[in-house]
Amino acid sequence: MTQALRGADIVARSLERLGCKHVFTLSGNHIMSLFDAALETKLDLVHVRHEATAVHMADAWGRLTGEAGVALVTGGPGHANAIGALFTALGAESPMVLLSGHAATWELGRGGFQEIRQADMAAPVAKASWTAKFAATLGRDVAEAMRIATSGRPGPVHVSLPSDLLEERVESNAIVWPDARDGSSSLPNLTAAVADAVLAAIAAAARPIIFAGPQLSGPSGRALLARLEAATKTPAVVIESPRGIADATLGAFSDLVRRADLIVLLGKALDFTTRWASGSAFDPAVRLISLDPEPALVDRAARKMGERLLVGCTVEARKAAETLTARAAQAPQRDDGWLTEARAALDSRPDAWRTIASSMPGRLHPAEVFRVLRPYLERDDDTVLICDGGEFAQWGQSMLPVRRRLINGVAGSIGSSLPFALAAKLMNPAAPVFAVLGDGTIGFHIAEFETAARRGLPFVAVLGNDARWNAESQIQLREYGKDRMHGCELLPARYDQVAAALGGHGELVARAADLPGAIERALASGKPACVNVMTESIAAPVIRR
Ligand SMILES: Cc1ncc(C[n+]2csc(CCOP(=O)(O)OP(=O)(O)O)c2C)c(N)n1
Ligand SMILES: [Mg+2]
Repeated sequence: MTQALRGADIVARSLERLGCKHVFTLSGNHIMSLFDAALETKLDLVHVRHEATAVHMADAWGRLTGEAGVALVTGGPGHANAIGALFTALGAESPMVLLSGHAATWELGRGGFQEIRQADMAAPVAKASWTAKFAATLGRDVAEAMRIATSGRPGPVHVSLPSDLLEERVESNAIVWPDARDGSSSLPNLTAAVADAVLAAIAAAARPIIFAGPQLSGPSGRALLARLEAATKTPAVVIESPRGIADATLGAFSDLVRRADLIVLLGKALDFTTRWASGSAFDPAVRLISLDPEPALVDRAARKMGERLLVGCTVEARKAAETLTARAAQAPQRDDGWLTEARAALDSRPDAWRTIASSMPGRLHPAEVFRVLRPYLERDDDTVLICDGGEFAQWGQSMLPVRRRLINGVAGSIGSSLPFALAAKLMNPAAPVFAVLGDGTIGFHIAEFETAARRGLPFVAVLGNDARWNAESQIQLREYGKDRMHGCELLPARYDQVAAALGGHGELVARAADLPGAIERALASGKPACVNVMTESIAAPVIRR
């Protein structure tokens, strides 16, 4: 006699075998068997207030750890609510898996409860998307999803789990269990010859720059890039913002880019963020190297650049960076003049930012906020910074240190910061977590203060409250004129009181002198805190030298 397990048990135990610890979820009829099955495992179900939160948390987990984060939502509307957040993970090249409950297979085409073509819905915002077919192989579905999510260009993967498969009992000798190795990638590495050709091109260039993709924006990716930069004496920069080369994080980067004679795309798509390496932002003679996990993106670079593409190679970015770093010692050496100059440009900020202040009584200039916040971020190397939203967050991105940082990324989607903060705190409870966001942005997931309070996940949200969706307001001002600004105003609402009502801590700040005390009290509260700072509506910074 063998013992039978439910499909739900197979999924839960497979997740455990594959190293998953937390499942970010929101309950629903189609997945209650999975909640039940989780009781027989060590899986921690972190349940939240909106399905998009579950996805954002899995996304943050993926970016910070490099392991696939796992979100679990119910079918139909739960799945539909999760979809928007997948777009953020896709843009950020974040490894994560969305498991969605799904109408039973026997209901399909017969008007089943919450029946909708879920795999089709998720397909455009996922690396892969399918509906599981058999109960016995559900574990293999999960392992395959994790493998795809973490290999090549990382990204979100979706699998729908029909409720009848989750409830079906399978004899244990018929179950196909995944192996931990099922999760690993198999893309080839750079050959020594190609690596040396890349290094020779870098050595021969006068002003080379390495553009890395968002997949290298996590803590280990940044550390790897720092080693690659030191070994090749070539500035290595992550292009992870929808503002691309004009990201305020990167100081006067645009001025450097215009002078570059070689750009090495390291897992970075030749896309709008790189302005396709053409136009007035680039030297018309600039040459390119494309090292990318996707053959289609290497081809795109080849078609666009023609003869000016020196090397194009399908390879995993992380492995390529390691190989280049290791072989650089034997390669011809550059002097470090260009790197020194480049770093100075990347670090440059206008002197005026040291003293600039708002002239409006009861309002702070964003620079006043971040001058005060900066030392708090520098106190602990493990601190996680999250920047989300429009103009206020852009000031934060340009004035705060970039070590462990999550931004909403290439997708340009606002609203993920509170879920990101929860995931970051869960990952390392000892690390301080700060989220910088706008008053429009906080509305998307403000209910997660309740989740954070319930789960004991303290963080400090520093909210720039200018009572408007300023990023869009600024477009109206610029493009259509002062008299045509409408549809973007908000109330100067007491988001601090909302946080307190949901079990967190709230602070209201209207004078710069009160900000340090408010941050101290927020940290000391040991609760998820909202420091609601009344700010002036200022356009995002543009840094030029
Ligand atoms: C999901 C999503 N919806 C809308 C937008 C467009 N958008 C970008 S920034 C922004 C304004 C953000 O307002 P707020 O959070 O108050 O920041 P502020 O610009 O005022 O500092 C909007 C609406 C977007 N990027 N993503
Ligand atoms: Mg605002």
